[in-house]
Amino acid sequence: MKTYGLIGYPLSHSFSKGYFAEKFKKEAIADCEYENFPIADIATFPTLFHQQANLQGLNVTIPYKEVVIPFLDDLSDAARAIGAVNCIRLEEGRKIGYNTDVIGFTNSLKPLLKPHHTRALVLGTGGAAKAVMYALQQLQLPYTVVSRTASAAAVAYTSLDKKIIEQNTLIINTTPLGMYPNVDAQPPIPYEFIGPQHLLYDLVYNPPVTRFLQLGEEKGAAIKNGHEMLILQAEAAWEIWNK
Ligand code: SKM
Repeated sequence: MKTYGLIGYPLSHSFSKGYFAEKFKKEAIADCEYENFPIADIATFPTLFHQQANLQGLNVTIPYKEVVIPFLDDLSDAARAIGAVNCIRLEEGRKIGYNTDVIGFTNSLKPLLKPHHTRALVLGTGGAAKAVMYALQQLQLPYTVVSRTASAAAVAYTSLDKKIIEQNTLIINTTPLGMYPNVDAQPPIPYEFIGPQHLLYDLVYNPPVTRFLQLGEEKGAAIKNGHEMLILQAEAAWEIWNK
């Protein structure tokens, strides 16, 4: 039996295990399993490889996409440029980090882009945000990062005003705000300035319509959740594990 799985904490919201179980069944892949490994402290990551002798590959989710890097032996060029890993391939005991979030995000966003989507706000600064920023750079879409506190790299939520919201017609939530089980939360942006010209993209897929998307939809914005991105990044990971 070949073991694959997901590390992160907590993992109660994740669809990955169910997705791969369904895939293995549909494609009659009998020698593979996909497990959740909810590790509460990344320092325990190396012990996973002693406990799971048949481990072939891992996905990495919140909050470990950046802090897992020092535990890896090598990185793909994209993972190195992004500074975050959501896929690990084991090659003769060596752990190689990849980023398939960038593939999932780019390929799910591209068909939705309209000529008026010329500037983006990226909400959040974590590992998922880094993949989104890299994707936007490749799409040559200028963006501004929004964080709880202002820094050289980000503006604060409190400085978002009518002008900034109207200029940035693409708004991407990379934070876990609104993710199961904390479904009543939403990023603190001034929703009153959102309109039909906006596209709100939430990397969260559980629930399918977060408060962020719901508030945008009420203002006439187009909305997109993270479900297609999840599937595209999972399929890209599967290709990496089996190359
Ligand atoms: O990057 C992905 C990760 O591979 C799996 C996942 C999930 O199961 O919710 C979400 C994203 O972080």
